[in-house]
Amino acid sequence: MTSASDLLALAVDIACEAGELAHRRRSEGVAIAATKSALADIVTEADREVELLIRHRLQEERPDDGFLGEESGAERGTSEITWVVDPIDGTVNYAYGIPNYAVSIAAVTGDPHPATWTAVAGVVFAPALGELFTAARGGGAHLGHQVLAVSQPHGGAGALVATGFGYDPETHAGDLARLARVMPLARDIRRMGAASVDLSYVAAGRLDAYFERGLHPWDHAAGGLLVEEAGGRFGGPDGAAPSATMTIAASPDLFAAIERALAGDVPASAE
Ligand code: LIP
Repeated sequence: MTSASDLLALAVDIACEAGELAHRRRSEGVAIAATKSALADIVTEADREVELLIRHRLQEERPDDGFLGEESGAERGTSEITWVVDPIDGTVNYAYGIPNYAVSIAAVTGDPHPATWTAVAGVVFAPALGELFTAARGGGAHLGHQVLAVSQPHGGAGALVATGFGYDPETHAGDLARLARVMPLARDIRRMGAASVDLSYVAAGRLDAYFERGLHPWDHAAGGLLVEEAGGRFGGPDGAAPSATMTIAASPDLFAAIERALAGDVPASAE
């Protein structure tokens, strides 16, 4: 099989080209193409154009690989690699002109489902911020040439925790109730609107933790590898895979504390 570092090199090359296209289209003005699961769940023409670029580049370079993309769906390959792609993660930020959005590309082996795949290479490229986060399994996580590591406890001040809310207003009460259960652990929260960037920030120690209900596989495939390669724990509660039910990322101890809080075990205090 192709090495993780070679897969990462291809993912970086494609993500940079895709990110530059997304950034250029943003500067030209963004058109909403459609809504999906809810009125707030939008897709722009740029989302579709950027995913097509990524899909075509991958088809040219690795025609036997599988593909799973947010906008154009899934196609099984004959190799052991599937590419999991969110062309513009943080689409609402992108539409509003908020720079916190990213191209997220991951290469996974195994059956292409978060419960069964192994991510081997991942890139999160935030073109408006000029930041390229990368990870190859066993090779560590990097921001450019900087080696990344998840944060360690801050001695009682509490954790800086990011989360998100679904597009469906019916889900907001439950999301807020879960946030209320985690707040005793937190010094503050951040809601920045792009899961792949939130996960990259956990890997970089810019956030102590991130959790969110309702994520799709393409939201977390690359960012989850970054967290693991930076020494963090990534997944769902009780040893489950990350899923729409819940996705958590943090240092191992803080992950366990958040897991307990989400389960309703009232946290003793902020760590
Ligand atoms: C987004 C995620 C974000 C979540 C949003 C949405 P999209 O992905 O990155 O964390 O809160 O609801 O799912 O739709 O911009 O690719």
